[in-house]
Formats: sequence, structure tokens, C-alpha cells
Amino acid sequence: MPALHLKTTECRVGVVGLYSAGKTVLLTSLVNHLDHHDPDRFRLGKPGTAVRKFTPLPPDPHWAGFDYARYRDALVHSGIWPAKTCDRAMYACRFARTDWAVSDCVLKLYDLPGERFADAAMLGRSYAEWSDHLLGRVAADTPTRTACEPYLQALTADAPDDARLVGAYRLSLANLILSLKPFVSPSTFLLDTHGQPAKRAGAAELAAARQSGLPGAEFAPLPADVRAKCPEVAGRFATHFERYKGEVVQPFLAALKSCTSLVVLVDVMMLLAGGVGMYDDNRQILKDLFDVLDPGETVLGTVGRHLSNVFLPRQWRPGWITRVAFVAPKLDLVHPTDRDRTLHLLKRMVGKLADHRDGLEYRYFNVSAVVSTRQMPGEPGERLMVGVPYRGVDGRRMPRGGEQRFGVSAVPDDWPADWPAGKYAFPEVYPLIATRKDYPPDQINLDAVLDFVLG
Ligand SMILES: Nc1nc2c(ncn2[C@@H]2O[C@H](COP(=O)(O)OP(=O)(O)OP(=O)(O)O)[C@@H](O)[C@H]2O)c(=O)[nH]1
Ligand SMILES: [Mg+2]
Repeated sequence: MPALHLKTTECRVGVVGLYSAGKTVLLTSLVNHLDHHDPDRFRLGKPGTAVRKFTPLPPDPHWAGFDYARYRDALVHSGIWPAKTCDRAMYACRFARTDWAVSDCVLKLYDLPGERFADAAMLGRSYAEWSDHLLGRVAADTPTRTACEPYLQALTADAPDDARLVGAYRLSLANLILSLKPFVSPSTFLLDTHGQPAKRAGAAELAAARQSGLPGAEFAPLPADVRAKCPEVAGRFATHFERYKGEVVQPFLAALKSCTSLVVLVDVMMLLAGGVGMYDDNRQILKDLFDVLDPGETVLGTVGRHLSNVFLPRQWRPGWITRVAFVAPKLDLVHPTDRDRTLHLLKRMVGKLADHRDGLEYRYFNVSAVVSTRQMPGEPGERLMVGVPYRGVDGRRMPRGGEQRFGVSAVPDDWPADWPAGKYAFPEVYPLIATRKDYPPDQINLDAVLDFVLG
């Protein structure tokens, strides 16, 4: 007799966060655990709940498939981290659970390059509105203003032309990168549309090699007085801006808007190591993203959702993000005595984003997708860990060697009022791999995140 099957729930999960925050590693470990599920190592629902009938599905039309096989192979067989994401990709699968009697789930996971989130403020804004928004931020943030000095100077010229403005803006974006400020928009300056990331170089070299927008259609933000003084320049920049928005920003933000849940990664250790400028930019990028995605739903939204579920064909129904998991990733890089403090810092930084949003359920998690360190006994106050070092003293990647003992910084009780880059250090390590190749990585709380986003 065929099994009774009444209902399929579709769960669309967007994973967002700055570049290098751990999105791709999190998704790779997650899919690996669903693929080779062990209820004792990845707990879902009540103890003993098992994943059944796990089946990969093709990606949606116009989406590249998330290269799970290659990432898993890198992680599990070669002991290296998955490569940086250069374009948007999605993974889709269907599975059932032993605690779901008559239903199964189609899970769609969206992975995006972290650089693109800096462009979120373009959506829903005209060129003039985006210019005012961006230049308002430049004026309000001293490190950003300092980095943008070449551009602010160029704006004061009597008759600024396109090429000089774009050149000066490029130099300012290069300065932002070199002062560890991730708010780089248009983001193609950091990662172009062919997936080429900016290489390590000095400011002038970066400015010469990269573009501020699409090839042959670059632009920069202009303040109201310059827009009025130079309407032709402003008109061309506005045309280039609209093209960029349509080709680069809309496609991936539209996918996020159609999600039912978001996993928002905030790499607390990277922010502590990167200094207050990186923290400020990450907060601003997330704020812009939440303003655009507008998660949660109003009373009208609830009614609208129910009506549209009844009357609209499936592909026409609007999406609503009703669950957000805020995640502090790479928990294994923090000494176990400090792990609660990491969660506290996450709450302090992003709590206000979700507050006051009706119909939004949110929760905080500290997670390690691939536990790659061990704790080492030390003297009181010492924070010693063991792992395979990933970078040398020059900051460049080293070949995989043997395990070493190293110290990590203490996590503060709260975000300091100010702190320089390099004050805190949480050295990166190579992934720790099991000898058995069908054995997914050890994880902390990744199962709890999936349980929450599935609802
Ligand atoms: N120790 C440890 N390191 C991790 C973990 N997850 C990610 N990392 C480190 O973080 C780096 C970046 O992770 P990715 O998943 O590639 O980051 P991403 O957010 O996808 O970055 P983009 O593709 O650039 O947007 C990895 O190369 C690892 O060095 C983890 O669970 N534990
Ligand atoms: Mg990635």
C-alpha cells in the first residue's frame, strides 16, 4: 500500500552575512548532516528523530546549483575550506522526518557572496535617494569620511566630469577596503560580475584595476547641489545606477525577499579582530538589508497571506520572512569559557533590528558548523586551544601542517566604545576532519538553527 502523504511544506532559507562570515561552510555542513543523518550527532525535534527519504532536487530556473559535492569534497576529503562564493547559488532537497507522520519538506537554501549585501540600500531607492543615503553615512562616520576624502575633494571642483569623479570614488572605495571597512558600494568594486574578487594591492593599484559599477557604465553618488549644478553627469550616473540595480542587485535581493526564513550570520570574532570600523559597517549593512527585506508581517499581511494562499497560484504567492535566526558562527575559535559572552555580543549588536517587528519570530544562536579546535588545559586566565594553523604571521594562507597549541583573546563582556584592528585575535585554523569520509563534521547548535527555521 502506498504511504499516506498529505502535505509538502516549502521552506526557503536565505543565508546572509558579510564576506567570509561562514555562510557557505554552514550550508555545506548542514546539507552533509541531512544527507548522512545521525540523530545522535544532529538533533531535530524530539530525541531520536531521524531524517528520511533525503533527495536532492534541481535548483530553481535561472539559479546555479550550490556546489555541495565540491564543497563537501574540499572539506571532507582534502581538509580545506570551501572556496569563496563568487555568484548566487541555491541548494534544494526534499526530506521527511520520523516525527512527521503525513508530511515532508522541500528545503531551498540560498547562498550569496557577502560583498553584495552592501548594495541593499539601492533597492527601492532612486539614484538621488541612494546618493543622499550613502553620502549621509559618509558624513556621519569619521573613518568613512577619511577614506572618502579623495572623492569629497573631487566634488568641490568647479566643473567635475564623469571620469574624474569615478576615478576619485574608486580611490575612496580602495581606501575603505584597506581600512577594513566592508561597506563598499557598488560591490562590483570588490567582486565583479564575472566573480573576480579584488586582489591584494595598494589603493592606487586597486583603483586602477577595479570598476565602480558595470563596465562602461560606472557611477558614483552625487550630493543634491552637484546634481543640480551638473545635470548631465547626474543623468548619466542615474542611468548607470538603474542598470546596475536591475542587473546586479534586484536578482539576488528578490530571492531573499521570497524566503520564509533568514539565517543572519554575524562573525563576532572577525568584528572584534577587525576593529570598530568593521563593526559599524556590518551593523549599517544589516540595517539597510532589514529595511529592504522588511521581515515580519502586519495584520494586513497576515490576512493577505491567508487570502493569497487560498486564491493565488503557488508561484504568484508573495513571500514573507517570518523567522530570523541570528547566528554567531565559528564558535570553536572562541575559548569555551567565553562562549556565552559571544552570544551576548550578538544580541547587543543586532537585537534592535528585530525588535518591534510584528509577526517576526527570532532567536539567537552561537554555532560552529565545523568544529575544528580542541580546548587545551592552561593556567587560570589562559585561553589555550589546539588546531591546525591556517595563516602565517604575514596573514597569507599556509600549507596544511600539524596541530599546534595557540592562545586566543578573551571575549569582552560588552562591545567596547572604541577598539583598533588587531586588538583581539582568534587565529583561523584548517577544518578538522574525521578519518571516516561519510562522517559529517562535528557541529555545535547547527541542528538547533535548522529546527528553528523549519518552524
Ligand atoms: N573554525 C571554523 N572556521 C570556520 C567555520 N565556518 C567558517 N569558517 C572560516 O571562515 C571562512 C569563510 O567561510 P565561508 O563559509 O567561505 O564564508 P562565506 O560567508 O561563504 O564568505 P563569502 O563566500 O565570501 O561571502 C572559512 O574559510 C573558514 O576559515 C567554523 O565552523 N569553524
Ligand atoms: Mg560563501
